[in-house]
Amino acid sequence: MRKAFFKGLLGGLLVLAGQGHAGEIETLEVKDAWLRAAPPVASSMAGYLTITNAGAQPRTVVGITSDFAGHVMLHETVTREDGTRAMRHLHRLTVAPGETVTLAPGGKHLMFMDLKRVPGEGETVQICFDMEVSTDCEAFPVRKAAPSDH
Ligand SMILES: [Cu+2]
Repeated sequence: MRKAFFKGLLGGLLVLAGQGHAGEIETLEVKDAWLRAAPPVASSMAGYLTITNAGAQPRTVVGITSDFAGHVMLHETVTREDGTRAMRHLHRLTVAPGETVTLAPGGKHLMFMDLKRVPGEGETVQICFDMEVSTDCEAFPVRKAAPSDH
């Protein structure tokens, strides 16, 4: 009951929640979602969040969409043997029951490509996660630094 109520109001609630952002994707709890502010000429932007699976079933994110990007990828920054860094494309992200996955600078992140426009700092954008069985959207504020950095 509570869950249905929450889901029905998800969009509005998250917008109202503003800074103290916390949400829920099915049984996934989302914290510290943000998009790194980029110059107006940027061709891509990175996004971050922490996902905890509070449910009893594994949950898999198979796709991500947003209205300002033509294409969204899951990336992982890896360090090669020669010390240089590269980005690896992850096709899906499975979160086991009880597991917390952190997407943060230097590690896993969302990569928004083919930008139709570059959302500005202070703006909040909706990012939608395709979980195979359902799609749920989360509000991501655009910021210069991680929520914990201030
Ligand atoms: Cu990337």
